[in-house]
Amino acid sequence: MSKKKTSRKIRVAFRKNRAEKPRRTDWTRKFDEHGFEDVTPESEERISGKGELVKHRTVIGEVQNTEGVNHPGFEVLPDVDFTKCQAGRVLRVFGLNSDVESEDGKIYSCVTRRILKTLTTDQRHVVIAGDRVAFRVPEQHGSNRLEGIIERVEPRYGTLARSSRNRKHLLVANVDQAVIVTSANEPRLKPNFIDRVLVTAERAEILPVICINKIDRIDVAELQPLIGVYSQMGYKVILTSTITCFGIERLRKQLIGRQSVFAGQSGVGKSSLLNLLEPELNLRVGEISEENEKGKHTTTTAELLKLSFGGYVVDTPGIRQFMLWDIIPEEVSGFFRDIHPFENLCHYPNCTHTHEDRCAVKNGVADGRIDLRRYDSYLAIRESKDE
Ligand SMILES: Nc1nc2c(ncn2[C@@H]2O[C@H](COP(=O)(O)OP(=O)(O)OP(=O)(O)O)[C@@H](O)[C@H]2O)c(=O)[nH]1
Ligand SMILES: [Mg+2]
Ligand SMILES: [Zn+2]
Repeated sequence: MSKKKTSRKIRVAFRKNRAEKPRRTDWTRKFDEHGFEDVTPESEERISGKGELVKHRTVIGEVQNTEGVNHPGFEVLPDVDFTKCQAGRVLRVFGLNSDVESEDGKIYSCVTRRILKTLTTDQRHVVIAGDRVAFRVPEQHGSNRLEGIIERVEPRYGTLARSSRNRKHLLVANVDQAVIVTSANEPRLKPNFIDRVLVTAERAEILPVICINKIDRIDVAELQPLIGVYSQMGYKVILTSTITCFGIERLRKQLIGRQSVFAGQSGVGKSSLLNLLEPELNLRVGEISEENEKGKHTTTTAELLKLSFGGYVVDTPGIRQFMLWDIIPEEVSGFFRDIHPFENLCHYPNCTHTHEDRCAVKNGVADGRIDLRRYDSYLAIRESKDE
């Protein structure tokens, strides 16, 4: 068994957030942890010593350690009564409302319990697509709509973010798998793109799978060296064609039971592949999608699409989300499965494998144990250059 759950009463103070937009300051991090015997009723308002209007609530839950965690979430996981709540998955978020799918496949339009705003480490993204939640269905007043209230958001893994003006925007949570789609030709194969997404996926602890589409356009033998490099590192490579249907069943099997994201540049055939797997999706093909050459894009929210054969695909606002966010150059080599094992053998402990002598990585490249193209990708990502 994993570590024991310890629930306790947690006193949470927060400024009234109806009047003004809450800013993320230290007070959201600091809450009293000692047990209070006076459980105040919810929503009690007080004037604090500084004359600010402050609310106090006592939440019963588990304190989470979110320090240094890759996946921003909640500092407190409130206890919920599962006789009144059910488990759900957030399919999409529109403003303050979320569509939540219950375990029996019904979709509820949910609002979020306001206290969750205080408990999150990121006030902008209280609930995001892909979140697993506990929600409660209040008594219905004659309406036929299925409605609910999100009471708790489960700890996240596999979060994807997009950066915009140097701020991180969480897009989706609990992604199990990243299908990196490239095309064998038209547009030409871009191995450096694969490498960038691999680093991003490794960093987010998401399983990457490489899909090379449009293999009807080439002689597959040409791809063998490249497939060899990735297979040797333990990555699964799936070759597909939406024209001949080669590889489609293999891809389908790979999607079953997982929450996957398709990452690939425009025109490689992501929508075509998904339409073939799930004709009901009826995605537009062959059009310049929301993300065009000039980097304009209209959609900014992610959405989960349900696959009838089991599993979900994240419909994304474009590949932009896969751009590495705030990665520091020293971190990059750790996410290169082929380069990392050599690092310990470098003479200098903080070797960057760029200009140093007695560098085991460079020696590995020189004698062919590390693929030169992969090493070039490493250098480009280190310098944060697009290919
Ligand atoms: N020859 C060939 N063409 C394909 C294949 N798959 C897709 N195409 C064509 O490639 C073009 C782009 O396909 P899409 O599915 O729209 O590509 P996408 O990755 O969704 O592109 P964006 O939505 O712009 O990101 C279309 O004209 C498809 O018909 C394939 O396996 N072989
Ligand atoms: Mg598309
Ligand atoms: Zn080195």
